Amino acid sequence: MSSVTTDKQAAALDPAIARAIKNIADEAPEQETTDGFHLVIDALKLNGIDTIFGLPGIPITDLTRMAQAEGMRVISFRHEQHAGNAAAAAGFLTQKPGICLTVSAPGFLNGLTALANATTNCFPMILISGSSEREIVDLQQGDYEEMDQLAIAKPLCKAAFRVLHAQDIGVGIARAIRAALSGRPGGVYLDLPAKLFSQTMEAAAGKASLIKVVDPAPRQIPAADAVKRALDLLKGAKRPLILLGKGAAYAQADADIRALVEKSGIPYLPMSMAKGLLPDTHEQSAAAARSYVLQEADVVLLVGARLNWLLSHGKGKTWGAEKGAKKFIQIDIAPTEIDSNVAIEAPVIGDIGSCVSALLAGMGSNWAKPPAEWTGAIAERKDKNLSKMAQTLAARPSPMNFHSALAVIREQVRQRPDAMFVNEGANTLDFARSIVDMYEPRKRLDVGTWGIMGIGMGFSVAAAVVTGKPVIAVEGDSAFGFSGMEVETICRYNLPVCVIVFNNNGVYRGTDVNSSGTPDVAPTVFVKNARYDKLMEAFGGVGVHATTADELQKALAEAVASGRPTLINAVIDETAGTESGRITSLNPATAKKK
Ligand code: FYN
Ligand code: ADP
Repeated sequence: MSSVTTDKQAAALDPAIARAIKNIADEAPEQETTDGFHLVIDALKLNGIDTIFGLPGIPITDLTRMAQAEGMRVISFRHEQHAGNAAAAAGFLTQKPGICLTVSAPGFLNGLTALANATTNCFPMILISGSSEREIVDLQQGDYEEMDQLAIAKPLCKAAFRVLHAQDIGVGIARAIRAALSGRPGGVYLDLPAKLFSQTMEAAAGKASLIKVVDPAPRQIPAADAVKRALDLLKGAKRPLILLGKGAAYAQADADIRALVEKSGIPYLPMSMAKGLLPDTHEQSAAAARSYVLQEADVVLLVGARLNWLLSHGKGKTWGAEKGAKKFIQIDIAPTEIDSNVAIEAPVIGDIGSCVSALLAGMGSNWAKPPAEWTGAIAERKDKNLSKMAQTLAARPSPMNFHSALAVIREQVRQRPDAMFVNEGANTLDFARSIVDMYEPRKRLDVGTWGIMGIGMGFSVAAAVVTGKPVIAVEGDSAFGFSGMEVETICRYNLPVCVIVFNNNGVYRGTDVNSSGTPDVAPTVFVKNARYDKLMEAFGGVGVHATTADELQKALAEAVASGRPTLINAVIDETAGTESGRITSLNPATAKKK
């Protein structure tokens, strides 16, 4: 940006004075200046960040325009939570922090849920919010959208920073990138008060103030004795199991992880977002014998997976506690994760790529595969479950149930293993997780560690923008409602997203009745026979009302082939769902009834 203001002002003055000013200006070398807007953009670009997910408004509207003018991709949403979820998913897929840009107070708060969710999921993202003026906020004098955003964000993310001076923008963005990516990845908040954007400084000094972050996620090599301890434990195991989590997917150490599994011959279980690290059809996958392997394994190697609620905290019936304690090996970059729920005999601290390659190297060339009794027993259970599943999937009931609709989707994903797959809901999520096989790493995005609803359209937009691949989003009708308006965003950017809404008229099911005698419907039901497909049509996309598996199959194949924004309203038997899907035990009332 150059400062031409002296010429402009001169033109409005008396000609003689203007000439005099011009002569002075011509003699002085012209000063190139820059401002806060451009320093933010330049700092992001310098660090290889080329996309912003956000929602324009005061005070960041011009930032979105200028970023676009400077060659960045700016994807504008209808609600900040979905922009934030998109940024988080982009971070997970690319190992670069996804950027979400919001206005102050309400916009910031809307983005905050996504920031907290990203932190919980260990996805790197930066929420950048414009904010009101410090002087007014701190004295609580009632500014436009006044809020102490930094204080509110702090407990909900990995790190939070505020930049007050243009010359500190480079440092602020460098610190945010480093905090998001290094160690355990997570969400970072960056507070940029409105006044900062118009601050100017000399362009060369501005450029010199920016920082290109060197090695933002440094490798962390595990200690040799930790690797040996882990291998000794694994060697002595009679019924070993490898558990792959979404940390393993994030790490992009795909070839080594596959080599570890195959060289060791150890059966493995993928957590939902680790599906596809090895194809779900791999003979060592124990996914279809999940309960059995969790109960029976004697040594479990966790790779980027926490022993949280999704793994019953490593104890109790799920883990066959009555059969004696398990021994755990845990690979994680966060040392404080170790022993969080049960004792970990062999922690291996480091980045997954380095840890897995160290284990591989230590295994040598004559590693003994696990006893055939163990692998044979798993194969037997797996075969039983797989053939039971095959029978269920072959049925074509009318109306469709979860299985018959998912059978169609499973086949489409098999044909297009490169497609991205987004999934949320309760029954829709639980059935899809076991029915739809994944074949490639980082293709499945879902509700994650919190089991959060509302990620659907944000994740879908990110998946399409980042990968350019077709996206298949399988959504419960309730889950879709949280982010449904973003179908306009999908149409506006003409993204190759096919949303399939599993419409069973309600949360879990559509059959609940209000027994109180008041005129309202029950809290868990929606308008019956709603036409979600019309929503997509409203914005120029393709809407399809599918009442049979054949109609669903045809519409999905066309959507994937054409890449046109599509929403298929898949009519599912309204009696088909279970309360809370497969996590009924977490639902106080139903758990008590059981
Ligand atoms: C799995 N299974 C299969 C297959 N894959 N059978 C046949 N073929 C295939 N391909 C079997 C598997 O062995 C299990 O049977 C069963 O299917 C379920 O497998 P799943 O889905 O892997 O396991 P489970 O027990 O549901 O997993 C627990 C969980 C999971 C907590 C990790 O439920 C989960 O990720 N839940 C997230 C829920 C959530 O966030 N919901 C959003 C909020 S909804 P058995 O071995 O016989 O057990 C608000 O209401
Ligand atoms: P899942 O839900 O699939 O079980 P989690 O989110 O619980 O997975 O666990 C992911 C784990 O992976 C976290 O404990 C996180 O610290 C760890 N992690 C993330 N990235 C890396 C990495 N590059 N190297 C090592 N550990 C990682």
